[in-house]
Amino acid sequence: MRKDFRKTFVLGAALFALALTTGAATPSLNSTPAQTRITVYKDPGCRCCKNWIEHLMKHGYGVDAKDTPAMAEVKRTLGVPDRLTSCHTAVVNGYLIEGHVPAADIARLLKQKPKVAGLAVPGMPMGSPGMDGPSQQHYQVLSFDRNGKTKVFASY
Ligand SMILES: [Cu+2]
Repeated sequence: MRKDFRKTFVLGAALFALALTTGAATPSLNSTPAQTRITVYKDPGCRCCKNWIEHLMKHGYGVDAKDTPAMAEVKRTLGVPDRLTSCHTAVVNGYLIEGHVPAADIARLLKQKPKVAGLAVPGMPMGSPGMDGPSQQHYQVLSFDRNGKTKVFASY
């Protein structure tokens, strides 16, 4: 009887430890097992950056938000071309995501895995995810390479 209890306890402890380690990778029970994590660098005072992060989370991404007042430096270090800059800069599976890029385009990027450095929505067009407002601007999602060469990835 005592021995059985011990066995159960040891097994329980092992399962608990396992739950802890897997829990770190899947923070929510609603998330898919292969949840994609995206690191987002943003200024702490940026509201539209927070709105974009909410948009990503709604689409199932796990977000690691990093606040920094030195966004220009982050963009330079990561290699975002000057003329493509926006507010936040994100990194997912080795790709750069600059600005208010829709989650659907990030999903397509990760699925198709093109040989590009990342995607950008330069500036902050109204109507892009996280820039919701009364007016809807037309905007393009551009893919770019390390030399800053761009291609239209999507148009809205
Ligand atoms: Cu913004």
